[in-house]
Amino acid sequence: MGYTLTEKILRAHLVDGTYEPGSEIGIRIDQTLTQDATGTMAYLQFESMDLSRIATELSVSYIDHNTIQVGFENADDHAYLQSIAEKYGIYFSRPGNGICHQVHLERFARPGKTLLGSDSHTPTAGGLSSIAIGAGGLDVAVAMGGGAYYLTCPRVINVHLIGKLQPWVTAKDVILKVLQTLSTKGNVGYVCEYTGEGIANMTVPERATITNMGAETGVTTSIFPSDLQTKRFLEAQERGDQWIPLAADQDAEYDRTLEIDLSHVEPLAAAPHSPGNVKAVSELNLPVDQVLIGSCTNSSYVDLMTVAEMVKGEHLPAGMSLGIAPGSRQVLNTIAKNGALSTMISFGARILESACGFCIGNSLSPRTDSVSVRTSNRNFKGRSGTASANVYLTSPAVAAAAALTGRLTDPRSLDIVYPKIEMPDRFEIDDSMIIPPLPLGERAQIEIMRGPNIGQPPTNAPLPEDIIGVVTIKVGDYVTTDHIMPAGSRLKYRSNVPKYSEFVFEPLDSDFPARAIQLRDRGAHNVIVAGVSYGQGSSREHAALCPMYLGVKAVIAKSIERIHAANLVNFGILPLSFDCEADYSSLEQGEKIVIPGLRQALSSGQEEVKAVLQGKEILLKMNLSDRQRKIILAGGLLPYTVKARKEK
Ligand code: MIC
Ligand code: SF4
Repeated sequence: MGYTLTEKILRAHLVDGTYEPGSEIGIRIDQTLTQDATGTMAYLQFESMDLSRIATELSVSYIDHNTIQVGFENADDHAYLQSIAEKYGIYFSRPGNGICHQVHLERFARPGKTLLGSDSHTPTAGGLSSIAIGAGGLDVAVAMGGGAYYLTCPRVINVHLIGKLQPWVTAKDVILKVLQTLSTKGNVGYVCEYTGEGIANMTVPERATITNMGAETGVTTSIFPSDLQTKRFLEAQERGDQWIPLAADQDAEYDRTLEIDLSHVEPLAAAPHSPGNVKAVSELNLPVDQVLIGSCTNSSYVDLMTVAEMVKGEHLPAGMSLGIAPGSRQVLNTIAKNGALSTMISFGARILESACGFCIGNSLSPRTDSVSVRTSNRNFKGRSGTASANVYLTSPAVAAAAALTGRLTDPRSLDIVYPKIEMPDRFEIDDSMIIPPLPLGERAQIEIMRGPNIGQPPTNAPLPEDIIGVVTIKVGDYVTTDHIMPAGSRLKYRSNVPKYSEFVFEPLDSDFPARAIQLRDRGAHNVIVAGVSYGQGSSREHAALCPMYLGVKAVIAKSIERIHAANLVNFGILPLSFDCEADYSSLEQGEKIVIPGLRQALSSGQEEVKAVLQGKEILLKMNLSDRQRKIILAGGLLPYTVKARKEK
C-alpha cells in the first residue's frame, strides 16, 4: 500500500515512536514561527532552557498581533522580541511587514518541510505543501531548541475536489463547504489532504485560504500536493529553486474520503457564532453595518484586486463602514503601485495596517447589535469586541458585494461582470523589513531588552498525590479559548501573567479569578468542568498558563480540542474526560471534589481514576501517553525538559 503525502513527510521527519495512526510520535521540526502575542512567552520559556542558539533550519519571529500600541506594553514586547531574535539567530519580521501566515507563505514556507508555529493558523503553509502545525508557545520553544514535537500520529481524510469553481465562487466557499460537512468538532487527530483534478486550477494563495481555515475543523493540519501551481508561486516569489514535486502515492489509502464537486459550490457564509454554522449567502438577505476585509485567511493580492475591481467608481452607502487590511507589505505595496489602493480609498474604505487588527478584536469593534461581514476565520461571540454583534464570515467577493449594496448579497445577483484576476508572474519582492540573523560572532554582545511589561513566566508545582478542592466553574459545550482567555482589549497583558489572569473566563463569569485565588490561597485545588469540544480555536497557551497561575489542577470535560489539551499538559494541568458523559449533569459548580491517588495512578499507567463527590463517585478517563504522564508528574513541560537535558 502506498503512502499519503502526510505520511511521506511525517515518516521522513520521524524521530520517536512508530508510525501508527492514533499513537504518539515525535517529529523533527525544520522551521518555526512565532507571533508577538504568543511569542514573548515562548521566548521567555526558550531563555529558561539555557541554550545558546536555535537548532532549527529556520525560525522567524513576527510582529503582527499587538500593533495598536496604546501604552508602553506592546512596544516593550516588540523590543524584547527583536533583541531575542538578534541574540539567538532568528529572522525578525518587523511590525508593518504583515501577518505571520501570509508573510511565511510568501517568503519562507517550502514543500516537504515541517513547520511548527505558536498560532493555530500555521497550517496556512500547507497550501505550499508543508506539514504545518499550530501549537502552544512552549512546544515551539522546545522545537527551536532542537527537541522533537510530539503529536498523535494522524488519520488522513482525503478531500477529493472535482469539477471547477464557477464565477463568484472562491476558495473561501470551498473551506466553508468543508466546515459544513466536517463541523468544528470531532476531527481531533485527523489531517485533511486535498487531492483530485479540481486542485490543478487552484493557485497557492487559494489553497492557503483553505488550509488556513481548516484549523476551524479542529484537524491537526491540512495539506495540498506540490505541483506546477506550487512551482509557479515559488517562481513568482523568486524562490523557484526551492520547488520539489510532492504528492501522495497513486495507491495511498485514506481513512475517509470527502468528495466535493467544485462546480456545485455556491457563495457561502459562516453565520453567528461559529465558523461551522454555514449557510448559503442567497438565503441571508440581511442589512449589514460593517464590512472588514483582511486577516490571514483572505488578504492576498487576488483577494484585494477582486474587491478593488468590484467597487471601482462607486461610493460607500451612508450607513456602512468598510475597513481593508492587506495581509502583507508585499500585497499593500503592489496595490499601492497599480492604483487599486486609490480605487478603494475613493470608494470610501478605511485602509488598515497589514496586521491582525480587527480579526483579534483589538480594533474596529462594531456598534451594538450590528451585523458585521468579515473575510476572517472566526466569529465566536464577542471576539469582535462587541458582545451583541453578529459576525458573518465570507469571501472577499461577498464582502465587497455587501459593502456595495449594504446587504448580505449573493454576488451572482449583481449586475457586475466577474473580475477574474490572475496571480502575477512576479510579486513585488522586498525583504528589507525582515531582519536576518546576525553573524554568530556578533550575537554575544546583544543585550536583551526587558521593559516593565516583561515578567518571568510562573512555574507550576508538581501534581499533588490527591486533588482536594472545588468545581470552581462549570461551563457548557464549545467553550473557545476566546472565552477562557479573551484577547482584544486584554491582549496587551500577554507578557504579564498575574495581570492577564484577572480576565480568565471574563466573557462567561468575571468572578472566576477572585474565587479561584481565594481557594488557591487557602490551599484548595481548583477544578474546571466543561462540555464538548472545550478549548476550540486558538493556540494561546495563556488559556492553560493563567488558569494554572490561579491554582487550577484539573479540567474534566466531555472532550477537549487538540492544541488546548496539549497546552494543559504542558503546564501541568491534568486533562480528564468522563467515562460516562451523563455524569456531566451530576456535577455542580461549587461542589467539593476529591480525586485521590493521582501520582500513583499516573506513574503506574492507570487509565481511569475515581472522583469522590458529595454522596457519589464517578469514573474519569486519562487519555495520556507515557511522556505526557511524566510531564504532568514533573509539573509541566519546562521542568520536564530542563530535567531531561541535565540527565543527558
Ligand atoms: C487567533 O486567531 O485566535 C490568534 C489570536 O491568532 C491565536 C493566537 C493568540 O491567541 O495569540 C491563534 O489562532 O492561535
Ligand atoms: Fe491574526 Fe486573525 Fe490570523 Fe489569528 S486568525 S493570526 S488574529 S489574522
